[in-house]
Amino acid sequence: MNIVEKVLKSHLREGEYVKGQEIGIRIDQTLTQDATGTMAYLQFEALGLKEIKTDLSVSYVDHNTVQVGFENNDDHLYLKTIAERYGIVYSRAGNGICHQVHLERFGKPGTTLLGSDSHTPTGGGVGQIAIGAGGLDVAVAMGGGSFYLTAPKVYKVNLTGALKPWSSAKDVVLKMLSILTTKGNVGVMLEYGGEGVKTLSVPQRAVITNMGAEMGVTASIFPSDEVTKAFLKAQKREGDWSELAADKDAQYDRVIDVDLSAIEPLAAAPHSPGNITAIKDIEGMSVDQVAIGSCTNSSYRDMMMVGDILKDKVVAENVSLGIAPGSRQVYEMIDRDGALGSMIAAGARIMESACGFCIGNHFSPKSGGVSLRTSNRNFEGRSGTKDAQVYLVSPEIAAIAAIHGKVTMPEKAGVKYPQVAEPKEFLIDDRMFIKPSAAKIGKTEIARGPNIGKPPVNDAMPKELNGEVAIKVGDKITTDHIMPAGSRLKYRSNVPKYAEFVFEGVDKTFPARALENKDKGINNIIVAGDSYGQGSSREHAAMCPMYLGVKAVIAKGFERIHAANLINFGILPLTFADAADYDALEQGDKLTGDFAPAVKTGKVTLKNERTGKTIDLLCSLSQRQQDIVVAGGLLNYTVSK
Ligand code: MIC
Ligand code: SF4
Repeated sequence: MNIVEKVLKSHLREGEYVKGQEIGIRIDQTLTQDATGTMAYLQFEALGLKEIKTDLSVSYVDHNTVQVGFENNDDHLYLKTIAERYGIVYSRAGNGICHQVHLERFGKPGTTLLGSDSHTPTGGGVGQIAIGAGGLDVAVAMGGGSFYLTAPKVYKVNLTGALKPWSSAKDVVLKMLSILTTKGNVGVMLEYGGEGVKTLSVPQRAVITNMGAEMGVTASIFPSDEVTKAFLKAQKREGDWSELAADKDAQYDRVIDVDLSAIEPLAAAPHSPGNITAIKDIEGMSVDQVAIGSCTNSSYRDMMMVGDILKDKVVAENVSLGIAPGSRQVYEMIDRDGALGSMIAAGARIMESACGFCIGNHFSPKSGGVSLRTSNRNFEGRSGTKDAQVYLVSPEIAAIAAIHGKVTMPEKAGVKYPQVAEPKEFLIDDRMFIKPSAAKIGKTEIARGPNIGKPPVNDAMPKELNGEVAIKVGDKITTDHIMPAGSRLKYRSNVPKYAEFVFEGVDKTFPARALENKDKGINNIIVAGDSYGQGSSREHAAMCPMYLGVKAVIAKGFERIHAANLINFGILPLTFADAADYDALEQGDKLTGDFAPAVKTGKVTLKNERTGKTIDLLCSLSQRQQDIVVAGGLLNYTVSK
């Protein structure tokens, strides 16, 4: 067996492990963050259980920490009391970014982790099958329910050689993105192997598994070996280690060879993480802003590299440099070891250990500005500035550009390659976690400020379905397009309000039009191109359209997490039998012919009233998914069970 099979088969609960078929697995650990967490826990409450049934569930506060207005703080208090009441570990604001902290303190080889955040696969760096999902799926898993996925195809990434100075883990994953691109990898897991693996530390491995999310793969995993053992030992968690390796004769669906020694510094150019270019090809480009941090590149190693490069230098006059260390552990250690002082002295703007700039919460670039970032997504407008040009690069390249004011090849930068060793002992201080206490489980009063709404309730699917194309969008529409984050994030617990911003950057008139249709009893349909719903796991990208009366999305293709979220909220994901039919549809088209039976039959033909032509649509759902859609979503379905 390969590693993926070993972990999945040891957690198999339902279904037969046949590639492409739906299986249900047991989830050992869950994580949530505050932006998806409030809704996840409101849904968990609606399940009516006494306490969680996982080995470990952690609730992190790291996304909405800007706290302009009362909303975020109300959410945090709600999350804290929920954690006490149901036996969940609460990671307070200030403790760091969920994926970095989870890797440090909880990730355990050979286990399964489900998180309400698309970068949960970071845990693959320590040998977990770690999967991102919508909050409702996580709520069900916390309640002991299985998580469903298709038994994946497994691609082996065979690493050979070792990275040269100035090439980093970020460049490895950007290389992978140049090979696999950001679409077409639904139902795939990546397993890293080969001689090159042992040259990469756990935090470097985690950079690589983190950005598997950008390829759309379900998870990425590294073996658990001596390097993993040393990392866990340095985190005083040696007892959590176990070996995880592929059998000699393990089979794979595809093998991708990557020679680490041939990897050059790379960047993802605007506006997609799959738009890969070599640093040497953008050399000399003037830079307005540099942002270092995010769950991808904010480890001790990354921050020490940056501190070393900035030592005794000053940030170029044309640049504003922001740095956000990934966790309190990292923060304290770079303070102790001097890097923080070098950053401050260089004029860096030291930020909170949180998602911050990555999600467009603050630090937006100037109009049309060039921003070099070490994060994982550069979708148009995500930074908070629609016409900003965001490039994703390694921390080394980012720091060098910050002092030179332009993209500079490291060899010409006048800096020595920093030698940063992995610590033999990390600084362990778990006091910012509030651990469950038996005295409080089942007792703590839940704090519900005015920002805490209720999960929207959907009706069972109507017996007959037809509708109107309320909007037509193109290829690679991300969840950031559908449901913007940034300054709108504070409405995450208030669905009617948040729904006012659906497709804000694409067509501001959509919510009003959709609501008008809904009031007239007309079902709304979204028509989309390829890879609809790329990016985050935010279920609001399904929940808010549901609130606006969207009953179906017809697309050329869907991304995994978003397709699951649509089903979870009773919205039908339909695909074109012939992709060319996409061109024949326009906003306002009325599609007649009842498409409700498609749920069961897998296909339906609709008539476009405007053109008189018919289009064939496909709908491939498992029996369980059919039942969920018919029930009007996963919450109704689970409660009824
Ligand atoms: C993101 O990076 O887009 C987020 C914000 O972390 C999301 C979750 C969310 O929208 O709350 C994700 O990646 O799932
Ligand atoms: Fe936070 Fe950015 Fe990571 Fe999402 S990608 S979890 S916003 S740091």
